[in-house]
Amino acid sequence: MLTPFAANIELLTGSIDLPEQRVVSRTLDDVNGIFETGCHGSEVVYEVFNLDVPEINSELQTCTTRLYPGRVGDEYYMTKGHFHEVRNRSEIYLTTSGVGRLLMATSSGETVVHEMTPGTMNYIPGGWAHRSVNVGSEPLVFFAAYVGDAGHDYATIEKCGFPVRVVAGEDGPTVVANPRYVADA
Ligand code: PAN
Ligand code: ZN
Repeated sequence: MLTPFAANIELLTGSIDLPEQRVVSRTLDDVNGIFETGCHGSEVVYEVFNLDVPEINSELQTCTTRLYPGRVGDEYYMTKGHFHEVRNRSEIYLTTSGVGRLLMATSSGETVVHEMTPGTMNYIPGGWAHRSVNVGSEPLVFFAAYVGDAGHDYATIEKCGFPVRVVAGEDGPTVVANPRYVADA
């Protein structure tokens, strides 16, 4: 049985005050291939601060994500995006700073895009791939909690892409179809 724990999360940055966190950092090199245009370099696009618990479905994994502002071509910085390896595992996000879009898609290509602003709680049901996009000029910061044994399947998104992209249009962030998307047959 786990011992109860508490953490203090800095809402503007996503920093967590516990030493036993696992930090994942993704650079432009790491995310090359997710944008229409290639991207290279050691600039950090986003960081995830994870408080790991046993990977079982009776526990909840929690983490914060700090997604920096920036663009590759006309696309905003975004996360790699994934399905949960155990497809029916759900997740909630709570945005604490910045402005973004949450792209969600099923394996057949049904797509839902929701806004992320401070205070927004996004519910991601099982079966929906998810990717966050920072459409603002400050870091997009959000807290996430998901079923302990969910796991992450990145390969399907790497192969199929997402049905939509978010690009900087004349009137601001615009959701457009991704012609290179293929449904996961
Ligand atoms: C989030 C994401 C995090 C980074 O914690 O893992 O925002 O995105 P990628 O995992 O797509 O690189 C989550 O959805 N966890 O399940
Ligand atoms: Zn997830």
